[in-house]
Amino acid sequence: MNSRRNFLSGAGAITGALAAASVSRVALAALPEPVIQSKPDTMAPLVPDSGRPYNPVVTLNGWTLPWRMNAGVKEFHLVAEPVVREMAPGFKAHLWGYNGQSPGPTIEVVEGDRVRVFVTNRLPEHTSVHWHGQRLPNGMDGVSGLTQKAIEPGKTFVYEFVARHPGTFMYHPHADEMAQMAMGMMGFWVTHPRGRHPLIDQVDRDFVFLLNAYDIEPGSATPKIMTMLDFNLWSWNSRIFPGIDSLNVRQGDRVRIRMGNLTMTNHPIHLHGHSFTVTGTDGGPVPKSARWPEVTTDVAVGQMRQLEFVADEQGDWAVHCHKSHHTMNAMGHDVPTMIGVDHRKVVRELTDLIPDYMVMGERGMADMAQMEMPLPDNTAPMMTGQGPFGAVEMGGMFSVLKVRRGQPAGDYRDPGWFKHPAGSVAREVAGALPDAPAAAAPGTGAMPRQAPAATDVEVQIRKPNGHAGHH
Ligand SMILES: [Cu+2]
Repeated sequence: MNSRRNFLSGAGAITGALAAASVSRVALAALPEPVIQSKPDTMAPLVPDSGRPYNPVVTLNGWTLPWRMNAGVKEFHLVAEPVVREMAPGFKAHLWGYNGQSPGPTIEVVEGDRVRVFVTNRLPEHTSVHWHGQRLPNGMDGVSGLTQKAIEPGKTFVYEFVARHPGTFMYHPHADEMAQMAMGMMGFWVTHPRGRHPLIDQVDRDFVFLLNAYDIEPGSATPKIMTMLDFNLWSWNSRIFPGIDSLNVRQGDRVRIRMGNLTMTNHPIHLHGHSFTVTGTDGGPVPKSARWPEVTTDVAVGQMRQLEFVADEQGDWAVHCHKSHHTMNAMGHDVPTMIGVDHRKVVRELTDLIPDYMVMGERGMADMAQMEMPLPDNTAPMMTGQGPFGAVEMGGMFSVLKVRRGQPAGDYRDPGWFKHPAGSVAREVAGALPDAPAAAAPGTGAMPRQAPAATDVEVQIRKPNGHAGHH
């Protein structure tokens, strides 16, 4: 959790409210020095050392952008630029982001803060920043062409507005959006309430991340930006399992998890071992009378959700997208279904031709997670992760909520694997088993068929092209 933070050192006052317009050379010399992050680790929460107090969030595999107070205004400096993002150990992607990482840093402010964000464009094309969910003057909304001129390469613009409403927000370009978001340009924004708020509870842990997706061919590093649906990397904050850090909390903690979806499809996010309520969206806090318990909540495209629960059960609890294809990494989609196919004869013939031919998927796909398959350089395995009991066989949008009695308050370090109390783990049954009747009897229905089938026919279905397109 060591961060290499170059704290703000820029000096000099910037006077007057600059509209979303190009900053002059003179003003540029007075900009806050941009803070760059070189690591993809989850950084410790940034406790505010100026401005109004608040309880900071923790960005999963990310960080919060430091600011400078300038005559009562909170000043931030975002730099849009190409970055190299480690999406998982051994796999780096060439993305676009902000201040050294994709997503960019989380911005945290307090309700009522006057905020000034400088945006420098070091991309090869123009950009802009839209402040998703904020209530602000129209000219600060960041839609290039509509509310401002695009920020050309090499230029710096400034946005300035009052963070009027507390809540869970994000930022992203509103210029060449398809390409720029497919390349990873996005970041989280949290506006904390000013003092007590009737609909916003105080929590002990507050995690944030964005749901994003990439299409990067195995062995390459740059996303294919024309992909509309067939992404092969489903990520949280541009990290894929097992590269996503665990969410480490103390038993009894009130926990908030905030997320926003900038992919091209919805993600039903599922938490094991607990139930939660959705306490807010990017539209604001949800009235208490409109909250109900859930264990899965769908985050649709362009939506943000904040979940809250009391972490009252110790253990290592999975938290993941419930679309099973979103807990897989690249290579998952052009493999035919082979379950039930007997390869033995064909393998004998094939190995005469190709000595190291390998059979995949004859008994399901779990074999793949155990197999040491040769992979091209710079590729994440499709299903992987080694847990205390063996292979976890996951990828993509998957992590673990670790609830521990002994986790100190404010400590986000990984406590290691859960030590289960004796006799509390599912185990193999020993000894003789009773005979179970085989399921040979035909099923029933609402009414009889018109004419009964003469003989039972077993249908073997093999999809012709895998299942590309089902998303
Ligand atoms: Cu999903």
